[in-house]
Amino acid sequence: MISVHLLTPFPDMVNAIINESILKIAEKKEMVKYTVHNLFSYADPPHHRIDDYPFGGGSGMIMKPEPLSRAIEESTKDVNPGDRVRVIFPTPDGKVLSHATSEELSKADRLIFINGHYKGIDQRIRDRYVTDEISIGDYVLTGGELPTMVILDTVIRLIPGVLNTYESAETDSFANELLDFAHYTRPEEFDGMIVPEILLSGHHQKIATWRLDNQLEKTKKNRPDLFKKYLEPKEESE
Ligand code: 6GU
Repeated sequence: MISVHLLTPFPDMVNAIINESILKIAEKKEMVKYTVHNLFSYADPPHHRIDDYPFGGGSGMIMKPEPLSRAIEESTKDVNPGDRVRVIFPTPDGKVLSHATSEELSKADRLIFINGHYKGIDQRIRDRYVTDEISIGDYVLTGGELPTMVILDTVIRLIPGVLNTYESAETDSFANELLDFAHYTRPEEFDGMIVPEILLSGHHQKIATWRLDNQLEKTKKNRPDLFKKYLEPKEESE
């Protein structure tokens, strides 16, 4: 069972998402255990401040190191020898999330997510503890909770047994380097629009060819970068 610790000043945001849908089902199936840590409860009384002004000046506040360090120590106190522990800091200046990273993280025994706010966190926490600095794309969000949930969602669904058939993760877009093909269900005609005839034919080989063509066409149009990579001869990549 993978143990997930979420360090945040806004536990309600995190709980709202882990208590629904697949993330919740994974916990019920005992494939994951979530522990949410409220960062304010690790801050010093009487004011319980978790942020402070930046040394060197400038705008915005920085998250203080002590509450983060205490919460991380608490999150790792019962780690077993040999456990694979990753301390993840979602941040727009991190490495952009990929399917490969999600797969790697899904093999860990413990994931600790630091949800940053304000201008960022004290660099010493990154230097001392953080193993993975991950961005979810080239745009800026107001806090770390949504990126954490995005990363966590991609990881949990890859744990074998979480989805009904592991197959349904194996055929994802990106798992096979091309975008997904188009899907149709009943009715055969919807508001004058019909389902491609081949899909109704029962001819498995022709259906497979149609789907691959659909993937190639869509990938070429939406993601020329992926399409180019797909056409290139295979080389050993990281
Ligand atoms: Cl991980 N955090 C924030 N605040 N903004 C982001 C991001 C992360 N990734 C992209 N934008």
